[in-house]
Amino acid sequence: MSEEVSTSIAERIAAWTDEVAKVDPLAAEILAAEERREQNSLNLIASENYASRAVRQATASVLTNKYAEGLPGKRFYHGCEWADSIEQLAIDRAKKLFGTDHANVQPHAGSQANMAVYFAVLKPGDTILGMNLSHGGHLTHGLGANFSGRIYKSLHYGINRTTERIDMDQVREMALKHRPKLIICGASAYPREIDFAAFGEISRECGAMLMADIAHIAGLVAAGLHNSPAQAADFVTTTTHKTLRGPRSGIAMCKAQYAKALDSAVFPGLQGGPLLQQVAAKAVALAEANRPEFKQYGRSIIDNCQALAEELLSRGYHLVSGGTDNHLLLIDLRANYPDITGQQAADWLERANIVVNKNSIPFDQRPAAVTSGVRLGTPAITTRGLGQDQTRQLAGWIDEVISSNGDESLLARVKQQVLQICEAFPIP
Ligand code: DSN
Repeated sequence: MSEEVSTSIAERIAAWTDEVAKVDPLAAEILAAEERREQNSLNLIASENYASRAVRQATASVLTNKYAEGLPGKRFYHGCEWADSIEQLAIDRAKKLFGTDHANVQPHAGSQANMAVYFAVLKPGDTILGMNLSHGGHLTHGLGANFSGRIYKSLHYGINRTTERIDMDQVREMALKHRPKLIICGASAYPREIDFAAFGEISRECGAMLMADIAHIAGLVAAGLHNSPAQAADFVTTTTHKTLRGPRSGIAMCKAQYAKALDSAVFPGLQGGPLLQQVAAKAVALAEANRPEFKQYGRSIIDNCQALAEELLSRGYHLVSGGTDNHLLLIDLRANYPDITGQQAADWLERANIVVNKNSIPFDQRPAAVTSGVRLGTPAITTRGLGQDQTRQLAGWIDEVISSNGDESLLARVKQQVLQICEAFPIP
């Protein structure tokens, strides 16, 4: 994907990488190539977004130079005056935005945030109950190959085969039968609203703690467009780079009684010095997410996703659960293209400069490296400014690419149309 970009974008890329270019032309060229790739493709990866220039500037700040093990006011290094200020700013903003008692903004990523919760309140061998990865859960929710499935006894609930929505009866039955110490809700490939209050009731009934991993939907929760887990859950974890549109990082939050255990699990339990440049960028992103225009952004993400769903449904595709309430949808290719794999569809789309990811769909017979599904999300294209008309057009191209069985001349034609949209809607 080495197409040219407009002069103004080329100048912007050169300005952004000028110091790198002086020191390391090879690295600078790779950075520039990635920026051209992002500029020249439509990104439908549901877990990605384009951080604002303000967020990116913070990640490139002098805070990358500073060690600050500990917490604001209680550091193991001197010279932490401004480290304290920026971290406290991020903490206060996270608590306010998500309505939690306590926030730790040091986790390097969502996995570390989840790990910190487990380390705070679980012992090896304790039972956890989370959503099956192949039904939309996450690696850290107890997958056998992940630390969470290796250290803890992990059990999984899934979706109902008919409704393709989370089977809350199964959650309750399993919770009462196995009495897990921690129930985990939240997903990475689930297109419907999650009922956090219902999870809270089940947790209380069986005497478990509840962790809500809102990594995917954090921006929608912040915008008031998805119900909040702040009351129901003992712990709320998130990444900051998906719908929240911040830097690549994580946050772990909890009720007051777990604050000390959570902080100690992050440091010294799991991490050394926080990445303060990321902490600063989280503070900036949290401020952005608290603005009225962010609510409109969240609304547009959902509107675009629903337009994408409607258009694909009208073209005969089966979407898991029949549609979407949020920022993502899952095409189940088995319904009308049983011979096409998720891997093939994603490869063809990439050749037309439409970037998606293959995804297992519930009860998939194919392995995770192949899959029978494709996950599509609208956070990134919405940041670019695409509206429902362009999104419907995009659905048409996706259908053409898949139904052509990857016909090369068609891919080339669609790519030219995608490039035109990309030029009209540059990345920030
Ligand atoms: N890997 C992320 C995703 O793509 O959903 C979840 O952490």
